[in-house]
Amino acid sequence: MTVMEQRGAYRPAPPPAWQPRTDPAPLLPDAEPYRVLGTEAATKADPELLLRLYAQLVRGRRYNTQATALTKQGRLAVYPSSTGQEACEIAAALVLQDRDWLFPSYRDTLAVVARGVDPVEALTLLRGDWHTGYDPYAHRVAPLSTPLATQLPHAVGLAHAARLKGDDVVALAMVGDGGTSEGDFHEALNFAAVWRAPVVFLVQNNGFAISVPLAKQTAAPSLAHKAVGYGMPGRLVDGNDAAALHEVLADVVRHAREGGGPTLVEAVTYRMDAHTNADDATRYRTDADVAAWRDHDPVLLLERELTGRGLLDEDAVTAAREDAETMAAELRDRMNRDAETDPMDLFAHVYAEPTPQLREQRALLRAELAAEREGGDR
Ligand SMILES: Cc1ncc(C[n+]2csc(CCOP(=O)(O)OP(=O)(O)O)c2C)c(N)n1
Ligand SMILES: [Mg+2]
Repeated sequence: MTVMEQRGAYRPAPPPAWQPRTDPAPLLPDAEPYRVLGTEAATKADPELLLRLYAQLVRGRRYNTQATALTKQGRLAVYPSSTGQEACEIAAALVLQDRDWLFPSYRDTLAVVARGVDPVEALTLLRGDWHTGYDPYAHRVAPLSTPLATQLPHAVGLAHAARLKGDDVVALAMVGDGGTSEGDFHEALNFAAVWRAPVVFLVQNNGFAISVPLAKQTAAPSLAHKAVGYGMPGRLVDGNDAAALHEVLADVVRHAREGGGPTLVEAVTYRMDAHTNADDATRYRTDADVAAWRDHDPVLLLERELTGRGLLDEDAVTAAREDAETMAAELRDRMNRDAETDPMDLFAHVYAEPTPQLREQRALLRAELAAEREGGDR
């Protein structure tokens, strides 16, 4: 018998008892980003919550402009502004309980401040003064993570450990569209889904990873679709709609808390400013690209909704802006004071047992500082 004849005779049976391990249909994201503001759903939203979100958005916007100004005055080394993304930042902080944990990336200072961290301490790392600057345990906020996506496995580990210990804790981890291409993103999502860990992954898709547009980042239908491959639900939300974000994030946090496992939320937003003060965005995008998003500004969307419903008048807008101005003035004043740093701290917390080289360098620096002090006395 020839090989072809053998093949013809071979009638393989299907794999024994194959079936999908979970039904993928309920995991799929909506076809369009979920919206509340300007829709029928907005009439059902709690006015008090909308006003609270508005006040925080106005403060957040002002914090961004103030921090950016501080980089120009040489008071802050670098600032990755979240202008245009304030709704994601504020909603992420407001949906968490005190006992929960937030795992931010470098872009998420606003979420950190909205969670209660001191506004100046939140900038310590970006000022280059010290490591994290705030006590992560005080408000249950992990350090701002500069290496992309490394905060994600940390969040999963913490959430999984909390569940093993019987602690009622949810971890919310924030990451950018570019961060979804990292191995840590894959590993975190896979572990979270297999363990059904109480984690929420909030992907802020702001269109760019520095100069790399989303089209060059991924061929996935959406970033929310990535969730399905790991066996967790993906939700797609308008990332400039504070009410929609609050509703969806509160829902998936509740789901995680009740033992339902992790969710990936993709918030579709836009980075209005350059990547940081060290980036020139005109090299890779036009003013027209940015202008298209101005009418979909998160502060404007909420302001329109509240004004339209008679929940916000001119006096209330002025009051919110004045409050933000006071916060900015205080931030400016405090950031204009020189930080008290000890150069010897360079060697602290590097190794439990310093290496001989570090000991030698430490001795050299100590001697140099002592000589400088003596010189100064003369
Ligand atoms: C592991 C790692 N690789 C590269 C970088 C350099 N880097 C800093 S920000 C950035 C772009 C990230 O884009 P995205 O995740 O979309 O976040 P966004 O800045 O837009 O908020 C890159 C590549 C880094 N910080 N960490
Ligand atoms: Mg991005």
